[in-house]
Amino acid sequence: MKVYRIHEKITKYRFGNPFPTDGVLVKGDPWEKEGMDYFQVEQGTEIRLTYKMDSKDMVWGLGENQRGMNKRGGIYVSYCSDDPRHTPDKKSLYGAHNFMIVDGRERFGLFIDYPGQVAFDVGFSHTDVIEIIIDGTDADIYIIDGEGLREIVRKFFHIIGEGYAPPKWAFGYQQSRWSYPDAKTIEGVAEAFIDHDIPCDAIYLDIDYMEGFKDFTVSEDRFPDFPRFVEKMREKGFRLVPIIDAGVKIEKGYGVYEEGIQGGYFCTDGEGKPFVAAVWPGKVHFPDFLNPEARRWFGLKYKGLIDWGIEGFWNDMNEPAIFYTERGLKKGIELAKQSENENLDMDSFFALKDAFIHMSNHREDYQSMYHHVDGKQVNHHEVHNLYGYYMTRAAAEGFEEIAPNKRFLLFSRASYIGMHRFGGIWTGDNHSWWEHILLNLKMMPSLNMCGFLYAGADTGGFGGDANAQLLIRWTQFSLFTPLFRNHSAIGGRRQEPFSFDQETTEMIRKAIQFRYALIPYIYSEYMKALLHRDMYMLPLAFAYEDEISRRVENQLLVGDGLMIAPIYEENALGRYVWLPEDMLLWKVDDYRERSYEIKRKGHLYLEVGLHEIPVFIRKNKMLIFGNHGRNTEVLDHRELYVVAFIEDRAQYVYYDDDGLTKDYKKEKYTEIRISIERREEDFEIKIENRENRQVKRIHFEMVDIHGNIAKKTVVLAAQ
Ligand code: MIG
Repeated sequence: MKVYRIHEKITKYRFGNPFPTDGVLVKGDPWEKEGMDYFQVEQGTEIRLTYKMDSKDMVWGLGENQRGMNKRGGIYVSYCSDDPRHTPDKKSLYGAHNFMIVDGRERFGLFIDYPGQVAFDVGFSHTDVIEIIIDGTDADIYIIDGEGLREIVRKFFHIIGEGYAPPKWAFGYQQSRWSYPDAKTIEGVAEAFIDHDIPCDAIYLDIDYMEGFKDFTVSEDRFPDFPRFVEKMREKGFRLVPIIDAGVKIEKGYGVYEEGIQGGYFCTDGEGKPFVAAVWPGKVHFPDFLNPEARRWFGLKYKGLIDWGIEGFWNDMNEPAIFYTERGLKKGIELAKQSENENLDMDSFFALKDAFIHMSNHREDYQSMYHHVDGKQVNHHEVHNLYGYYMTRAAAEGFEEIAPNKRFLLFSRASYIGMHRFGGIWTGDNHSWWEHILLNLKMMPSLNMCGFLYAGADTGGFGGDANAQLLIRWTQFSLFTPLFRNHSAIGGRRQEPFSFDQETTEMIRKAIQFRYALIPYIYSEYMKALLHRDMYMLPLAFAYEDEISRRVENQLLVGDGLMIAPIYEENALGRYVWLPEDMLLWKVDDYRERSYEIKRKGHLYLEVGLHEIPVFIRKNKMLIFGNHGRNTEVLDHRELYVVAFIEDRAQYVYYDDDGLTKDYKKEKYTEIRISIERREEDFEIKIENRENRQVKRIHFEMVDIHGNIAKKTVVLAAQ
């Protein structure tokens, strides 16, 4: 083991000769140090770390996973998996996010930089032991010391690098379904949004837009004159976001396939021939995204669609998902043949059944696939968790070359720590289950801790059938998540906002309009979090240290000023809320009609009608918002509104930028610093205004701790 000092409070322990993942950007200096802090280490054919917990210790992080924000009590296995049923017993989903914080007697962060399988047993086998098993002998382990939870996360963000900024339109509402298969259907969806007066920025193209599921093709039958269609949709105010799958169809004459073969850009099997698997297009090869040349080649393939006017993509099936391979199929068929006319004992029967049930995403297949990096052959299984990350990196690096200063929407299904620099994630194939609203809520801060700020779930649920109420409640939560997209599976019930009765449409319209009104706040908080290496959605424990707040699993902090307490139970017309301090409650129905109530510190039973969205403004904080529009481009921010809840003083920095370019990196952005101070009879407002060309006037509504309200309008100095 070699030890490196990365930073005053960050230590790297290097075992063997790890595969470079580019998860962490800082190398650090060799350091003389005996042994590893906190953990007991055992090394054999694997690396085993153990930590003894106190009875009250909590564990945060691990990104995209089941169970609570506090991970204690479960086993989590990092091995990117295409699993369309997210039941509570599942140990692996699509991401591999090996960062956690132990919080109790001692407080520290841990990141295991190992691209193969890592298992975290967090007090499952032994209630007071964390046992981590790294499935190999070469890994970098980072330990981050710090006082506060948020401070530890920030330190971690400093070593994994600045996150990805999507264009501002990606903060609008987005509508998807598997599939809107042709131009006519998409136009119909767009018209319905316009007719129902529901704001929307993007409509998604799922796999059926392609010709035979071939990446970077568009079906001419279903989309005659695609570029013109993209343009026409833009004129109506909608962007189209096509899916790209990892597997490249094997088909003579298909350019991407031919180039991939010629360039040697595909992963191989043990004999050096391109590895073959079957996914949607039938037989495919997988691009070797770990090989820089292959990565560049694939990344530049996005140019075709970009030249046709596309500005956003979602990368799917990049665990990579495998439906079957010849190996698995053969095994199954042989077993079936052997079983024919046999009087099967139960072991043989189940072996036969399992051969088919477990044919997809099989370890043996991953173990027989290879990458080629720096002249070396690398077994896929050992670097499995990098595949989706590197596919998304390929796209992002391609965009950088194609249009260096433009921001694209990009998110991925599979991911690894570090991918947040290139794109966001969506949480894959959830279901129209109430439990999955709560899972979505719990996952958001865990994803944030791992760098993934641009994230969201399929609102309304992907699999299964949503009812009206579920969609309403889910939308009322999702409107706070940066990626706000309704998506559903083929064969399931339609769940666009207007797919139910009129009252439902009305409630969802109001929720989406509220989202658009909140964009000044959401965008400002998102971008500040990126630039300051901070989180956007947080557990209460990250701001309040009391024992109750530390255990709250069904409320969240959103940005600097808000706490939310969504409804996630069917037929509920209220819920219990924990208030760690006095807060100002705004039950939002139509956001243009405002009324506030002060809620005192303590437990509260809150009534929440189906049409209501409870928003709590924290003490000495403010919420800034504007008016909605039919999409982000027409938002008019000349007039903004601030609601503030002030005991003595509050400060807020409103951030804005062009939302389209990377100029914000050159400090080209608006910053309006607002401070409000409670004076004897009055509130005093101060505004510092930098590079602001849009906001002309801010209307303030200020409530003090006794419920006194004052309203004022401030005209901003011309810039
Ligand atoms: O095997 O493209 O998670 O969002 O709609 C399913 C079809 C493949 C899985 C994605 C889902 C998408 C679907 N895809």
